[in-house]
Amino acid sequence: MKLYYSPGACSLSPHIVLLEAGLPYSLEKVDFTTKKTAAGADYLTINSKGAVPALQLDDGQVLTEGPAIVQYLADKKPDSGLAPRAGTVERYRLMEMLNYITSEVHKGFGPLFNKEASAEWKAAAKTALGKKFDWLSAFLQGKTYLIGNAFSVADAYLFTVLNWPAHVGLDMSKWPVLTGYHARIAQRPKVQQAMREEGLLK
Ligand SMILES: N[C@@H](CCC(=O)N[C@@H](CS)C(=O)NCC(=O)O)C(=O)O
Repeated sequence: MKLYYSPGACSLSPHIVLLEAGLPYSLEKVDFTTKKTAAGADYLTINSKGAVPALQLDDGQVLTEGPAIVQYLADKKPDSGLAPRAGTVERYRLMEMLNYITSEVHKGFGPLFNKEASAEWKAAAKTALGKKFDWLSAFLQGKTYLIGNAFSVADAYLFTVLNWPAHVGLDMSKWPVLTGYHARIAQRPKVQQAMREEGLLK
């Protein structure tokens, strides 16, 4: 399998999952500006949506959308515990959380990364994200992980998006539960390996 990624983008989540699952993979970097891959291919011919992550399967198919990719990977290694078994209520709890992270948190950062967004729009985005962080903080209070008692693909995703406040001037001191959670997940050897492979850590 090959993961198309951009350093530190949401593609870090499936990258972490590949490592946590112990699956073999290769990486290819995508330049957002030129939409070219490191090998010089037109990325739009690989993923016509133009976004990362995209996962090229061994049969050549390309799977997109982070929440779908991480569940595909977890299901390749069911004993890894990275996702509850399909069909269980716990699995729907995982999907519920992945959907919240993708639609409410991940996409909430959009204006903060948008060079054309006005200061007012960015301020409103920070206020809206703060409400999501309030909810996540209350949810994670007294917990180590998002789902059950084990690291799951949802933790890989939330960790990835919680890397972003530092890049957009979003002060997280109001949410010590989230900063503590982020620091704990950052200690995981596979998380550190993924970050090293993306050039985010030495
Ligand atoms: N719905 C997609 C969104 C992916 C997404 O937002 N990717 C961003 C990086 S975090 C991206 O590729 N942005 C560059 C672009 O769209 O040109 C998913 O969940 O996988």
